[in-house]
Amino acid sequence: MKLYYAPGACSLAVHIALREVGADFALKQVDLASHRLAEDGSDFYAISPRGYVPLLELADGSRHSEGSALLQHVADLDPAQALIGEPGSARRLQVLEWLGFVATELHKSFSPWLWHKETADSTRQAVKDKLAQRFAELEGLLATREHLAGDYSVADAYAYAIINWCKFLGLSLQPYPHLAAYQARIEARPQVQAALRAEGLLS
Ligand SMILES: N[C@@H](CCC(=O)N[C@@H](CS)C(=O)NCC(=O)O)C(=O)O
Repeated sequence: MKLYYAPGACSLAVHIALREVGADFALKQVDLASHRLAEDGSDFYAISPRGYVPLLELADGSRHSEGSALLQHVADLDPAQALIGEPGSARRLQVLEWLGFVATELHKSFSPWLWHKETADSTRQAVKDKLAQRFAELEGLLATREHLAGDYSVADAYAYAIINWCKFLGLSLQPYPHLAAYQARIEARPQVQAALRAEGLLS
């Protein structure tokens, strides 16, 4: 398999999941400013017309996008890791709910709005207010549990990768001590450390 990624982008979640299940994969870095591959400058749009990461190329050469779908697929590669529940189980429904929450309530609030210089201040403030609401909910929840859906799951990898953007955007997690502790807990996982190191985010 090949994972097309950008350091610290949402693709980090899929990268973490691939390591957690012990998958055999290669990393292909994409420069998202130019939409070119870091290794040879070739056009990423020629590989993926949508131009975004994560993009996962399977052994049969087929290419797939959408982080939440890729996380489900990767988790299913090794059911023994229990990164997602059995189809039809309560655990799976909970993990899928959280994947949907992270994708639509967190990921797509941060991105593109808080990453683009052109975003109007009023929009930026509205997005920050919405994220504060979501973070407050997570703060309450994480006061009583270690992970989003019982044991560690791919939803935690996804939440970690997205909430980690606070560091780069100057958003403080100080008002949310349980959420900050959760981020530190996920970050301390060996495969998360390995993924961060491989992406050049940790020395
Ligand atoms: N719908 C996609 C969105 C992925 C996405 O937003 N990727 C960002 C990085 S976090 C990206 O590659 N942006 C560059 C671009 O859209 O040109 C998903 O859920 O995986």
